[in-house]
Amino acid sequence: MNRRRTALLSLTGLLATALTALPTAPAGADEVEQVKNGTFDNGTDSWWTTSNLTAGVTDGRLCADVPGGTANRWDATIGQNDIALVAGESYRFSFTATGTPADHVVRAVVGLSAAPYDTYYEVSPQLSVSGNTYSYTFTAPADTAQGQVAFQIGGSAEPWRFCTDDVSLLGGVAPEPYEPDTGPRVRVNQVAYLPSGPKNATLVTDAAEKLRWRLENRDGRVVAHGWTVPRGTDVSSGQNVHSIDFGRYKKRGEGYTLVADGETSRPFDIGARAYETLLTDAAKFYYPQRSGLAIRDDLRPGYARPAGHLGVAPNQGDTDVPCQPGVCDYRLDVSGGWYDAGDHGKYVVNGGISVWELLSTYERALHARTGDPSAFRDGTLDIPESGNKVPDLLDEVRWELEFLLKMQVPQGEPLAGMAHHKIHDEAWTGLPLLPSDDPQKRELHPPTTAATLNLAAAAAQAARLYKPHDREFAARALEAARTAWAAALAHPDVYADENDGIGGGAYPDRNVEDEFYWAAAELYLTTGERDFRDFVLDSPVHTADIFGPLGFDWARTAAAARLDLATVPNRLPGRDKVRRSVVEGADRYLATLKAHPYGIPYAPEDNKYDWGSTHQVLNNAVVLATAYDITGAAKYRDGAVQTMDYVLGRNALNISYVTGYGEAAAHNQHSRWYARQLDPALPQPPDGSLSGGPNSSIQDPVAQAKLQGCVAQFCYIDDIQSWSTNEITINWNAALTRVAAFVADQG
Ligand code: 9MR
Repeated sequence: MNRRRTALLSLTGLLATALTALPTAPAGADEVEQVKNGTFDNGTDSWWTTSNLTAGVTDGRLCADVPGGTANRWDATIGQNDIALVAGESYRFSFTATGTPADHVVRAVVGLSAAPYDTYYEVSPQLSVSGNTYSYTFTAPADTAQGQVAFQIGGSAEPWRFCTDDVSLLGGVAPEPYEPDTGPRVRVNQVAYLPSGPKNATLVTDAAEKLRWRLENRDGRVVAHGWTVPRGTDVSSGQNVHSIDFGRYKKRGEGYTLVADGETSRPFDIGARAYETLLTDAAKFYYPQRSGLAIRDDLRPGYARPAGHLGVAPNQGDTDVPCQPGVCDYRLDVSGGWYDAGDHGKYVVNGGISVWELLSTYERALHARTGDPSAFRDGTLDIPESGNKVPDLLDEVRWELEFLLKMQVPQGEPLAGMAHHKIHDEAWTGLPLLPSDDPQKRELHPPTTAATLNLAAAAAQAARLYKPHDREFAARALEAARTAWAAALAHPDVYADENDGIGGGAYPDRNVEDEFYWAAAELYLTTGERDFRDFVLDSPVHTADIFGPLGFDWARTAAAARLDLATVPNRLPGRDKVRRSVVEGADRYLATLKAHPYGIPYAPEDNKYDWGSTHQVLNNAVVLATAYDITGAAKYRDGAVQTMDYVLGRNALNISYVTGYGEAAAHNQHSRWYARQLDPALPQPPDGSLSGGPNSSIQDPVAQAKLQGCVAQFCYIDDIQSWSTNEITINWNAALTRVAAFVADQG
């Protein structure tokens, strides 16, 4: 875009309010506020708007109704002129803003209000309904007395409402350039390679020609050596890289390093034990995510906390929760379950897929050639139920299942048998905040078809897996699944509102064909009944190519059905084809992995890493692992095993995305109670917590401030406020649990 076309001066003739000089106190010794009336305590004084905006101060904020149908962002603008800027001086530009409905963009600019109308700094955050604080630092390139701060909010086809407050341009602040510390240029799995498994590394280098590498043991003795393979520019990082294959070395040991191009990698082991621990830790993630239960210090030293949301003040409790106004006139006890992530919300959609992936981890152990159900036996997870003779993983998952069942609309009410989409706070809360300290009102959100089918699928799967341990519960689960299935058939297109994102995530999904397929498949696998079988066979999803680059996720659930139909014993006609489709999907992921210099089965379209990319990488590895279970072909096993290298450090940032695993690991994930970065009295996330990882869309203000222009793998920051790149969730840890279990079985 031509800079001049963003000119602002022409707009100043449309000033709605005259400029008034108001004294503003400096914020710190050398820090001087340049914006007048940025808090709007004096109405709209000092601010102007284009005449097409209806703007005014509402609840202490400046709000504007933006008309639809303008072409350019600057066609609707709010601004302040006559701001003095000093060349070479660093400024912090900050403001809060909301947009209704969500996802509209504000182009916030600091520039010249006179010819040549230069833009000195600009950002374009996507706004949410609940709002955020945005804060950026930049250095002014020139002296001027005619600077300007402006919010350009035009260019939308639809009308929307913009509000802002606390607009500040603070001079004299220290500049804060962000350079991630990526450590040595030899990138390895910082935890462990399996003795008989693949062993690969990536070297970041300017060299075009092959280089020597050597593997050193703990004593510094060279135990293997060879040549790197130049791979050119890696798209996912923009780096020139070589790959290193040291798979011929198989001797167990600790503290190995790989040396190449004058750089020594972080240390790693060759051995299998780490994966048994990782599996346990990944599955232990869930107990301290439990809602409605005090977390015991004897079971999780350092992680004890009071029960959340049982109605003990200041909590309002999940034991007697009303609907959002106008949604229903009953109240439900929806206590229990797991908190979804770093927030205190509980969502049936994400709960369902998480339950599936954990139960499937257990179910695989029952059926796969390398499966080992004893890995999940009673006593493995240190939970309150340990000692009850039921496999601990089943006990843990039941905590969530009981919650899912409570979310079902009672008989006699409208939409009976469907499931409420979610329950969470009425408004977003800040960090840190223990679950037991959350004072917000809790509300049930409308039932949806997607939630109903998640419940049907998860409960149907549960019915077959819990039967040997608790017949009564298995029967209750199957009954609930059948009821939900019937309700979904009766209401096949009730969708979550994508703008329902205040106080909790929206989890919207307008394509539920895959959820129907998944629920029918689980009901068929559990009951063998003809109706469910026919639904599966008639579903267009059954024969569709469902193994895309982003893999499966909470919104794309077809793979859950396909993988289970392929591996859980059943008599589905054409089952060979089902199994073949999984192997074909795996072939594609394997080709992606082989072409990738960092060795991952993940190459999203346009190089756009998705929210929660680490778990998408892992879910693609699940397809590879399943292809191994089906065929016994080592290449699929090796592909799945190798994927773990990326998650544990063989990546552009040289970081392990799993807390407690590897010398440099994520540990500041976004969470209201594992908030050590904000309050040293609180713990960091427990060992075995997976971070969401690189997300090209960087939706949060911290990522937007630090990572503008990032290339895929670099769109990540281990900061607690970076909720779009660095959160923890129940579905992501389920993927980690599943792949860790597979890798542990290969040891
Ligand atoms: O994981 C979800 C991601 O796929 C979506 O794009 C995003 C926006 O809807 O929401 C993510 O889920 C968040 C949820 O809405 C609220 N709890 C935290 C989840 C992880 O960030």
